[in-house]
Amino acid sequence: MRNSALVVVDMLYDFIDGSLACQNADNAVKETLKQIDRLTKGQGGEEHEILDTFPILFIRDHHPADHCSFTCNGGTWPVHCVAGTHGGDIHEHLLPYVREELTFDKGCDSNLEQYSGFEGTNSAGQSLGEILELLDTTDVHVCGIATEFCVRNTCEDLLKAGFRVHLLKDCIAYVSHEGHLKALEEMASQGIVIE
Ligand code: VGL
Ligand code: ZN
Repeated sequence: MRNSALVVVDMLYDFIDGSLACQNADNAVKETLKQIDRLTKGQGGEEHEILDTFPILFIRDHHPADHCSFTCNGGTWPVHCVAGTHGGDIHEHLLPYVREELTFDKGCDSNLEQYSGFEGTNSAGQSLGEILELLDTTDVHVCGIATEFCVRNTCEDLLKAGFRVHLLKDCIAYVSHEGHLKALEEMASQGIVIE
């Protein structure tokens, strides 16, 4: 018996239309909503209790204002996804699927860059891996932003932890198209299924 879950990485306003707006972001959100529709409907097309049959987990880049990754603090990125600001919020069209216990924040420590959703924790302090184990997950579908950074690091950590990883290639956005294609190639060679 295989159990699937969807992990949505950093579909946050700063990565969609804010300070770090990524290519294909609007489209990725639209396609993600279509996938959620598809994956949560049964063979006969009937609606299931979505969250019981197909858990959807959300990752949030969630930085303090003095985070080390910001250029003003010596890092390489513009200020983005500061906790409590609009830029750090999940896109409103995804909000109906968001549950607090299935939302994992990363990059919360000023001195630590964390690209991988695997390093995130929910409000109860539980990690993504811990929750996926509790849900008996075998197959993790991944979408989100950005391919070259947080999506890639999350996929690689999931693979290392023993999950089958399916990357939904129409549901991701990227910093550069070239970097996106290169990352997809490298992920595929590691055994991540690009679909
Ligand atoms: C990310 C740059 C900085 C990402 C997060 O979500 O890919 N990129 N912080
Ligand atoms: Zn960040």
